[in-house]
Amino acid sequence: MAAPITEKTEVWGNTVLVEFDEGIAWVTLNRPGKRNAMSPTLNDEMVRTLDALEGDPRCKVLVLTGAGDSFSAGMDLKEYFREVDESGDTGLQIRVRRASAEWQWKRLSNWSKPTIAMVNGWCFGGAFTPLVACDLAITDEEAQYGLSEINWGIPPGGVVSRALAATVSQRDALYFIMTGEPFDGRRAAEMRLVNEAVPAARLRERTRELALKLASMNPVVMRAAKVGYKLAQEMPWEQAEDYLYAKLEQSQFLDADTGRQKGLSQFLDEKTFRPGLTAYLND
Ligand code: ACO
Ligand code: V55
Repeated sequence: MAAPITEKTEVWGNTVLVEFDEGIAWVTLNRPGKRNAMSPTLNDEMVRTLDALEGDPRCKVLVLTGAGDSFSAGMDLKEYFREVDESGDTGLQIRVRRASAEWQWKRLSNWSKPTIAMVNGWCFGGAFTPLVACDLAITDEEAQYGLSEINWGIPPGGVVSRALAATVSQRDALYFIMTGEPFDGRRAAEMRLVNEAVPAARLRERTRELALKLASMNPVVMRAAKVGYKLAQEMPWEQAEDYLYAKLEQSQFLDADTGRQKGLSQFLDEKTFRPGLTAYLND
């Protein structure tokens, strides 16, 4: 196992590191010797990590990244595929697939707090699932991505192709699914698989800046806004309208800070706050 990244880094299980920093939980996939390939053990530990952080007040925003020079080399070809195939145990196969989907997609895409993927290196195959499940993504310009499945004699599995359909165009998705060619972080940003590509030296600083901004927002409204967006996307318009109004009213009801009344009062009565102008000045 690699040494913790700093003296504040906590070792959570054998394959996951967590560091708390001003409301940010930096979660590091930690199998650098295997380029952070996702093994059954790592998947089980990430399910537990996400559950623990969901209720942890030290975590207001989660950053997912990888130890060493890799985000994740995808599913572990030995432990997740070969060993499970060869076990001949269908119960085991169902269990390891479930744990994989459970954190990479189900828990992460519905997470109650903001999530950012910080892609610091290799990002292949199955790693596209947690990448897309995170709300936002920042990449090193030089990071290398690839839908390499076709080179292994398998089509992309899990929800990898579904995750691509939610982010990039059909032309880009099919080109990279069908050729298996790698591409870099700049191209990932150009096709909108990630929000931004920055030089390696600025990756952590830029991610931290964005994470602190999200951590400073009203958490009740943040949750309603992000979960509302994701779920409404799949709905017919009538249902989406009713559901989003329900989210709006829910956040008004749950928000102990009464942010809505305060915001309205600052604009209408005190005339101390103009959100449009603030956003403009901050950019
Ligand atoms: N599964 C299992 N082990 C892996 C994986 C993986 N996906 N990726 C890397 N490793 C292991 C290697 O077997 C090697 O192990 P060893 O030291 O015990 O022999 C170790 O990680 C280091 O790998 P290298 O290839 O030596 O590292 P390098 O830095 O040269 O290359 C790279 C890194 C490009 C990521 C390369 O390892 C690679 O191509 N990996 C496979 C990536 C891939 O196609 N993943 C998708 C799988 S399909 C899917 O996810 C559904
Ligand atoms: C992949 C991913 C999976 C899986 C099978 O293509 C294949 C990658 C994330 O889970 O179960």
